[in-house]
Amino acid sequence: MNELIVPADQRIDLKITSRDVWHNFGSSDLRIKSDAIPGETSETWFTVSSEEVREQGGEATYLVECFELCGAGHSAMKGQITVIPQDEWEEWYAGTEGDSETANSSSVEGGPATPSVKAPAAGGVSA
Ligand SMILES: [Cu+2]
Repeated sequence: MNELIVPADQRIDLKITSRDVWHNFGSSDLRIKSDAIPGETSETWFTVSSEEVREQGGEATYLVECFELCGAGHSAMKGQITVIPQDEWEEWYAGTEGDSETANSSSVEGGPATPSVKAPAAGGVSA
């Protein structure tokens, strides 16, 4: 897992799946929690308001982690969701063009023991 950067005031849809074993992806701060199961896709979403982002100093960060004991790498399965103001995000996103991996999907993917989180969002943030 790594960092997922998304805009404030937007509904962020996450599609969650796993490439190996069962995991449970979630963030207590954002009150989201979703099974990550190989061969299946579960969906969850969240929205962070720009007020919240302002309160956290212009950049709101939330810890994401695995809630299902999945194996030896379990305790290391942590990542972060960073929420920034819409205009800053657009600027950041424009800067990622050409980098196909970042531009096409905000995917949070890691080693073999990490669930992959695909946010169709990087391109397709649905309002
Ligand atoms: Cu785990």
